[in-house]
Amino acid sequence: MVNRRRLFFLGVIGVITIFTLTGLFGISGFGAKSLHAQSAELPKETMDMIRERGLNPDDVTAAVSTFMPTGKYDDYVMFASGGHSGQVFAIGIPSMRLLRTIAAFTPEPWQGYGFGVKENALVTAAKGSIERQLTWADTHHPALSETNGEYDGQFLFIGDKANGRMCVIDLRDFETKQIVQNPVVSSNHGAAFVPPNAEYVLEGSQFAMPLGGAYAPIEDYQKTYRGLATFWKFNREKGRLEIENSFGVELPPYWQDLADFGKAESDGWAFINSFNTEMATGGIEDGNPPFEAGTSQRDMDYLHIINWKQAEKTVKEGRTKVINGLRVIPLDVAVSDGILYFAPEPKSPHGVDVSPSGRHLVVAGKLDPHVTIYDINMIKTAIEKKDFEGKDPYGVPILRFDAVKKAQVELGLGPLHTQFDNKGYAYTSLFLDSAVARWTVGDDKFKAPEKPWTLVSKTPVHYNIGHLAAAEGDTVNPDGKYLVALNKWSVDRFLNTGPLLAQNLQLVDISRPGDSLKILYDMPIGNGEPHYAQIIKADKLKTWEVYPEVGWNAEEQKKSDVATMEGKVVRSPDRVEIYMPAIRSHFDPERVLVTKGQKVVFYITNLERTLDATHGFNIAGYNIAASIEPGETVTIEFVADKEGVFPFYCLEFCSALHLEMAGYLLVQPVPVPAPEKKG
Ligand code: RUQ
Ligand code: CUA
Repeated sequence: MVNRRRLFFLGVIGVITIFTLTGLFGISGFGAKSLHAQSAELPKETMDMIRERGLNPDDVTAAVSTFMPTGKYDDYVMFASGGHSGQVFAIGIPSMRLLRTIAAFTPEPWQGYGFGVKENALVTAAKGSIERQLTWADTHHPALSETNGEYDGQFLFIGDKANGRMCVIDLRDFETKQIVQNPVVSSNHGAAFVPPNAEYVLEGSQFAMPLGGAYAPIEDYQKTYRGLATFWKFNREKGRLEIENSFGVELPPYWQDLADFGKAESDGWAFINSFNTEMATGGIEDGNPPFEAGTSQRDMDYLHIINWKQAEKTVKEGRTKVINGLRVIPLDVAVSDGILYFAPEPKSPHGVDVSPSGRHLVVAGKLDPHVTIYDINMIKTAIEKKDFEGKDPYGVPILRFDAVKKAQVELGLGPLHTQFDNKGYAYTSLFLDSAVARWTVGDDKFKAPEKPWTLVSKTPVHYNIGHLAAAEGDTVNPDGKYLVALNKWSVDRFLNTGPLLAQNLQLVDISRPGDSLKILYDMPIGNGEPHYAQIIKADKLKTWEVYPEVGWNAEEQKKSDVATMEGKVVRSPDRVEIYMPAIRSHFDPERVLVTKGQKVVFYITNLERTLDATHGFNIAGYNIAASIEPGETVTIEFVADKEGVFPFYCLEFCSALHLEMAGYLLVQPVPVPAPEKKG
């Protein structure tokens, strides 16, 4: 009986597989012919393999839908934050292969980022609370640049929660071009988010503090501590955030949490959640309630609703105070100019996510089994009619909950974040349930078959899901094919690697309606904790294969003025400049003689125009490592403070004679002056 069932089962697998395979290969002549020519059976050895490995039909479907034959490319790229690795991961979907780590806030040796080379972005000396050079970060929320509400594939922004910084990555070369330090606050969480044309990048602080970074006793919390929403002006032409054109909006000392920009119907508005409207200040050691209890006393916190178009006008008209070089709209001005409103939101809210039409905002309360949906039109009407239920202690008007609440949907335990598709569904992560809830959005743009505002299904994920990311999920036109669950714990999913375990990114197929979500892939990521991710169609990325011209300055994205086709050394008494081309398989010059104490500057140009012909460079004992991509010119500057003989060599196995791509830096002692003759 068992055997017969097993046989039947394997038969089913065979048919399923053949279906999927013919589907996959149906268009390619060769594959189609060879497969169609066969009977509806897989080769015996394939069937044996499936049997031996104990795979069930779902496994086989999952394998077939994620496998990438050699030389075939993924359909999507997911940019995932790297958590406290401080970096960004680029991951192919559906294969879930890590394509590249992008060095953002942390030095990264393979890319030669921060080891004597490309350090400019890392050196972010800002006035304010943090004035030292930092070499790590806690990256949470990446944001792709947008044009008309669609990802445009040009730039990626990501916030450093731990230190209140923002990073700009150019997607032509996947390299960090700028890091800015917020000069007024030293943390963020509501970062990074962009409006439909990425005119700004939003950085919402988390921990209230005295603005500007001065000390103030925590007993004066309510009087002197504040939150801040910083709108960093993005200059797309230059690919830079410009502090002189940016501004902040002062906020009450609640802990502001995640944010989102309005789009389409809600364009012109920004939204930030908050918790700790109790203004708890901790102090468990003094008998105060711990933060975890102190911050969750009240039933309602406040959704911050910011009219950023009005804020722009207020800034233009000069009703700001300047703190460490940033123009800040004071709280009372934000209220009197109609920039800031609150809406009550239940029970320790976390994510706020705007639907593709822009009409609906979904707020998930960590301690509430519901998500609450607000309608931007109801918000606008309530503001117009001054339909307030009161003011907070700082005078901010609070909209009447029932006047702005469109619906509540009960989903399960620990709802956090929400994403959308093109079928009228929303997906909410349920941290405590370890599940993804699919539910219907009562939106006109996309309509699900089920009735609006209902839970459709709950799919278990492994385990403790934080964020989730849908393909093109934050745009006005989500794709609705894939969703990735970013799970905090992997527990028993992978081989043990000691007490520190990888996170588990699970790929979920969301392509069919109804109760049909399927887990396709478990990807362990053993390199930092991805929080949020965004997934872009791969063909939107117009990434360079080699730098546009030989002698390219990648930091400035223009031809370098120290590029060189020929090796030469220029000497002055205290400075030696080496103009050094690199091409398979040599540097020129190969012997560089300097004197101890001299400033040494290498300008190395990779002359290659061949895809993937990268050369590396390092100098023993000097902590210098560079990666020089085809066409690139890099500058390496240091003081030869140690005498001796220091080999340098190429770090990439670039050719058969890669080992010979080397040379010597010879640092001779300072010549001892001849003894004076005594007379
Ligand atoms: S949030 S803890 Cu994105 Cu859920 Cu940072
Ligand atoms: Cu160039 Cu190895």
